[in-house]
Amino acid sequence: MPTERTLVLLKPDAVARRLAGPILTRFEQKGLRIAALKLIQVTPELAKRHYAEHVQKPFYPMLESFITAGPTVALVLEGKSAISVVRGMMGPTNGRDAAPGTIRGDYGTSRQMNLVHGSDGPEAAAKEIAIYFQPHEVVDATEPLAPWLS
Ligand code: RTP
Ligand code: MG
Repeated sequence: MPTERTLVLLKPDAVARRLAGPILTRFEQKGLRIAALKLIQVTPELAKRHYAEHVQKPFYPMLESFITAGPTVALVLEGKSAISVVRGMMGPTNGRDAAPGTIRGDYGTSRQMNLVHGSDGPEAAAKEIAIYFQPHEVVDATEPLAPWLS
């Protein structure tokens, strides 16, 4: 079981609905470690880099309008099989198809306003982490701070 890093976005609908905290809590409770975290405004240019594979598709203009509509939380999560673990916790793209217990299944019924993004493979994770974070912004694991825990 390899330790992996994955790029996660809490999309504008999650931030606007005050669900960033609850969703982040779910990832932390699962045991994933936050390796990087920031609040950003996605620009049209950034959206086109992130969704390069979708830019030519008919739904892209709506996707860009949505992802640039308000602040987004970008983070890197780290853990064993983190890429597939996060994808499983998200559920399928459309909230209507997502089972209860998944993030999309618990919080939405939309295909577009689906709250969360997670990289879909190791290649995408490496590419997406580099889009959102400079190397020094991704923090390596440190030992627990014993004095604060005792
Ligand atoms: P994401 O990339 O945002 O994490 O979502 P995903 O992997 O579950 O879905 P993906 O196929 O990569 O699609 C990216 C986003 O495009 C929108 N979409 N609309 N109208 C359509 O047919 C359609 N298909 C995809 C969704 O908002 C999806 O999150
Ligand atoms: Mg995707």
